[in-house]
Amino acid sequence: MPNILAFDLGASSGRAILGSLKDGKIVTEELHRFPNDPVQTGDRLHWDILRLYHEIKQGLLKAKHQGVQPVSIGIDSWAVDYGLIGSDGSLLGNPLHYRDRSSNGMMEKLQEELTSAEIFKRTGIQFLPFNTIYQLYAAKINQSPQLDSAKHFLMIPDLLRYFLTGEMYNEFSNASTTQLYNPLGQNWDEDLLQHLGLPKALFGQVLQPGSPAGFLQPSVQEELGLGPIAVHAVAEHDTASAVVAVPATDRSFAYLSCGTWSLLGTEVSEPVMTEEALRLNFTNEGGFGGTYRLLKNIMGLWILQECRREWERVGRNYSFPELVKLAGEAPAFQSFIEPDDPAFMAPGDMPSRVKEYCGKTNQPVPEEVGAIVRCILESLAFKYRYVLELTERLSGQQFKGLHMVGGGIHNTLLCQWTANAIGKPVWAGPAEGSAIGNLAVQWIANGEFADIWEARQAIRESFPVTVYDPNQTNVWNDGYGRYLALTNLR
Ligand code: LFR
Repeated sequence: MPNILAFDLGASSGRAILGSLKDGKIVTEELHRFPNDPVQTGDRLHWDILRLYHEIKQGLLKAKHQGVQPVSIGIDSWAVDYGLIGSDGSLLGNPLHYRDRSSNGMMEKLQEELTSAEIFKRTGIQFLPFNTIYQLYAAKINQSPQLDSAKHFLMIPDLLRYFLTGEMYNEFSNASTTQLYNPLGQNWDEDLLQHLGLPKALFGQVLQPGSPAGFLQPSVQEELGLGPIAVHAVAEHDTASAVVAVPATDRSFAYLSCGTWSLLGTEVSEPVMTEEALRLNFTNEGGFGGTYRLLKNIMGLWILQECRREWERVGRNYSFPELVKLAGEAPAFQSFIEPDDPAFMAPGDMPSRVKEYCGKTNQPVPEEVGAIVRCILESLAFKYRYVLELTERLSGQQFKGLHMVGGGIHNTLLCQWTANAIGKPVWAGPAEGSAIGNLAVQWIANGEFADIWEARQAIRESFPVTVYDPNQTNVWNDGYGRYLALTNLR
C-alpha cells in the first residue's frame, strides 16, 4: 500500500509519522521524533525554524532509508506564529515564539482604537494576547525593519512548506487564528489590515485544508535523493488536525485536545459570533471542510511541564508518571488555581507561581511536589467542566461525554478526574490526534476517504479508545462549587 507522511510539530517536540491503509484500517509508524526547543537571544524568545526544517528533512531521509517514498506529505504545527519573506525570497529573521513578551499589552492597546466587538464581528476569534494581530501590531509600533521590508507573510507550516516546495500559500485553519481573517467574507479582513497599516499584498492566497500545494522542489529532491513528492496543505493548525481525528460517531460531540494546551469545544458548521460568544471569549477557528472549532483555550499541561522543568533545574528530576503518582497520593481538594490566570502564561518558576496564587487567595499553600501537581490537575479538571458547560450553552447542545485526544491522555489520572468532574464518560484516544488528522486529510485529498466522517470511522476502527466512567461525582460536585467560588468563575 502507498505510504504518506505527516509532520506534526508541537510546542515542545515534533514527529514524523508514516501512515498506510490496510483493509480499511490505518497503520502508523513513528519514523522520527525530535525536540523543539525555543531559543532565547537577549530579550527575545524564538523558534529554531531552520532546525525544524532540518528535522523534516531527516524524517524524509528516514523514510527513504526504509525504502519508502511517500505519495504525499503534510505539516501541521501550533498556531499564530509566522515568518516574513523578503523580496529575494529569503526568510527575514527567526520567527518569534508566541510566549515572547514583545506583544505584551498590545491587545489592550489595540482595543483602545478598535473595540473588541468590532474585531470579533470581523473575525470570530477569541482574544488571546499572543494572537498574530497583536504580534504584528507590536512589530508595526516598534518599526520592525523586518516588517518594513517584508513581501510575504507565512505561518509556521506555510513557511516550512515553502522551503520544501518553493511555493507560497497561506492555509485556512492557521490563517483563521491570526484574528485577521474574516470567515464571513472568506478572506483576509482588509479593513483590519488597513487599520494596522499592513499591506494587503503581504497576505497570500488562502488554501483550504486538503488542497494540493506543490511538490518537493528540484533542489530538495536532489539534496535528499528523492522524487517529486506531493506536498499537501492539510489542516495545518495542529488543533484543527486533532479535531479531524476525533473518533466521534455522533455529529454532535465535544472534544478536548489535550497537550501543552487544552482546547475544549465542539465542531460547528457556522461560526457562532454572538455577543455571548464574545463575552465568554470563545473562538471560531477554521477547520476542515468548512467547519469551525467553537472552543476555548485552557492553559493545559503547560503549567505542569514548566513545574517539571523548574524542578529539573534545581536538580530534582521527575518523570511525568512519577509526578502523576505523587499527585494521586496527595490529599484531595486542598487548594485550586485558575489555570488561565495570566500569571501562568510565561515560562518560568511555575511551582512558586502556583504557591503564590494559593497564598494570595487565602488557601493552604501546597508545599510538596505531589500537592502542587494535584492542585494543578484538579483545577484543570474543574476548568474542563466549566468550559464544557459553556460550550453546551453557546452551541445549544447537550453532550453525552467528552472525547479526549492528544498526548495528555497518557495522564490517566487526569482522564479519570475529568470524567469525575464533568460527571460524564471520557473517551480517550487517539493520543497522536494531530498526526492522525494530518494523515486523514491527506487521504481525503488523495481520494482514499470520501469525507471526514469516513476518515473518523477508520480512525475509530484503527486506534483504541479508553473509556473512563465518572465516579465519586458527589465529592467532585462539592469540590467544583468551591473551585468556582475561589476562582471567581461563574
Ligand atoms: C495548540 C495550539 C493552540 C493555539 C496555541 C498557540 O498546540 O495550536 O490551538 O492556541 O497552540 O499557537
